[in-house]
Amino acid sequence: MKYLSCIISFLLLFSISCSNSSNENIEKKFSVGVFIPGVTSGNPTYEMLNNAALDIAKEYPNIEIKILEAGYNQSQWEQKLTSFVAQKNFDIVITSNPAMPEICNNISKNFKNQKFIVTDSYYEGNSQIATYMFNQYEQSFILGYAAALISKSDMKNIVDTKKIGFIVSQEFPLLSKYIIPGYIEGAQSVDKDIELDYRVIGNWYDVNKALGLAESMIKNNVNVTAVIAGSASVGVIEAFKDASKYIVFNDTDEYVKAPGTILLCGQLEQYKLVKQLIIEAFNNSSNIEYGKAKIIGMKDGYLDILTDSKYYSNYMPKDIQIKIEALVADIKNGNIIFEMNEL
Ligand code: RBF
Repeated sequence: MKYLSCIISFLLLFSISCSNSSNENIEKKFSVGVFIPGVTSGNPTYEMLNNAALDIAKEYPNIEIKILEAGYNQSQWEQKLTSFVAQKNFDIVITSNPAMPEICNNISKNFKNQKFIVTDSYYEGNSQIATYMFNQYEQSFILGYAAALISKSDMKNIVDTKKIGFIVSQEFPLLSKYIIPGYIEGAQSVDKDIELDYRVIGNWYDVNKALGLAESMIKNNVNVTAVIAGSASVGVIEAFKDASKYIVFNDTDEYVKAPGTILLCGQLEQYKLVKQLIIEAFNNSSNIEYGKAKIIGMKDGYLDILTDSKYYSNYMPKDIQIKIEALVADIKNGNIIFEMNEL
C-alpha cells in the first residue's frame, strides 16, 4: 500500500512538472532588461527610458520588463550590469548614455548571446551592441543661437556682455566634442565675439553646488545659460529665477518649472526611440543593426525644439521667435545640415 501511494505521488509530481514546463513554453515572454546608469527621477534621458519601457509592458502583454536603477556611483556600473545580465535571461538589455557601450563591450565577452541596445551613445564593431546617438550638435546650435539673441535683446534685466553660460554636471566626449561646440557656434553665428562662461558641478545631484555656480555666473554678468545637470539642474533654475535671468534647456520640456526664466527647451525623443526599439527587437526586425551606430536628429523626428509651448510663445520676444523658428525649419527640411561623426 505504502509502495503504491509512492508511485501515485511520483506520477502526480511528474504530471505537474510536465504541465508547468509546457505552460512556461507557451508563456515565455520577450524579456527586456532596462539598466538605468544613474537615478531615474529628475534625469530626463533616464525618465524617458524608464517610462517608455513601463508603457510598453502595459501595451504588450508578451513583453516583460525588468528595470535596474544602478545609482550615481559610476565605478559600480559594470559589476551591477554583469550581475543583472548573469541572473536574468534577457532577450535584450537596453540602456542609455555615452559611457555604456564600453561597459557592454566588456560584459559581452562573457555573455556571447546577450544583445545590448544603447541609446544616447555611439559605438561600432561589436556584433552584440547597437547604438543610437542623437544629433546633439543641432540641438545645442539652436540653443546657443537663442541664448545669444536673448543676451543681446532688450529684455528685462539684460546687462551688456559678450558672455553666455553653460553649466554641466560632468565632462564627457559627447559634451566636449559636439554639445559645447554646437552651443558656441550657434551663439557666434549671432555675434562672433561671444564667449563661454563654462562651469562643471562634478556630479549629477548636488543642487547647492549647482546653485552656487549659477550665482557666481550671474555675478559674472551672464544673462543666459544652458544646463545639462540632471537632478542638480534644480539649483541652476532657482538661482536664475531669483535673479530674473534666463535659461535655455537641453533635452526635455522644463518650461513649467520656471515660466519666463526658461525661455526655450530642446527635446530628445528618447521616449519614442526606446519604445520603437523594444518593439522592433520583439518583432526581431532587421532595422536594428547590431555592430553599427546610428545618428538621428531633427529631420528624422528624434530631436525637437519645443516652440509650440505657451511658455515659449508668451515669454520669448516675438522677433527672436521668428529667427529661431526659421532656423528650426531649415534644419528640419534639410536646408541646413549639421553632420556628426563618431565620438
Ligand atoms: N544625464 C543626466 O541627466 N543624468 C545623469 O545622471 C547622467 N549621467 C551620465 C553619466 C555619464 C558617465 C555620461 C557620459 C553621461 C551622463 N548623462 C546624464 C548625460 C546624458 O547621457 C546625456 O548625454 C545628456 O543629458 C545630454 O543629452
